[in-house]
Amino acid sequence: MALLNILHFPDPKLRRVARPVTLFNSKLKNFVSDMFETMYEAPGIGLAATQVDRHIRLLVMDVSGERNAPRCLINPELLQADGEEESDEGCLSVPGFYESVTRAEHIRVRAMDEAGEIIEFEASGMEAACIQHEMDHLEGKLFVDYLSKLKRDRIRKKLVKQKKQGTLS
Ligand code: GNR
Ligand code: NI
Repeated sequence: MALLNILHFPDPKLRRVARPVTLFNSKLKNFVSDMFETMYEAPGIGLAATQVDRHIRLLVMDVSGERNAPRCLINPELLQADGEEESDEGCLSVPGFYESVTRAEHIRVRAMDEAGEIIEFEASGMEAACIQHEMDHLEGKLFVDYLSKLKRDRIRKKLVKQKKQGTLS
């Protein structure tokens, strides 16, 4: 088990498009364990492989208050997306900033689990927002991309300054 280093906006590595997972072996399972450990320690409700500089289509999440409902989605696809819902989002790669983002309210998802088995399920509310946020990471997209350029640039400048001063969490 190991804690993985999380990249911060505006690191260009966060813009890479992740490639599908093809090999379901013990090395992948170990990586998934490290992803969960990193997400719970952060703490966050989700984490995409992109955020730890692994550019494969894999994300972990746990939207339960009790932190006892781990879920790993590999090669996830949205089969359906309906409605709109606005909610405040944060991101472990954009620490300290929370802004309102509009996402699909209900989604139907197809993905694989750690064993390579296909899973299909529906999600709404916070869970749906989290899945869409993580799937964006796999495309090199961040929640700040939905904000105005003015807001995004302010966030970028503050994070660059904090990194320089060594005061970034
Ligand atoms: O911990 C997180 N909280 C969160 C809140 C609202 C919408 C999305 C998220 S995901 C975020 C963790 C993270 O950065 N995942 O990529
Ligand atoms: Ni994020």
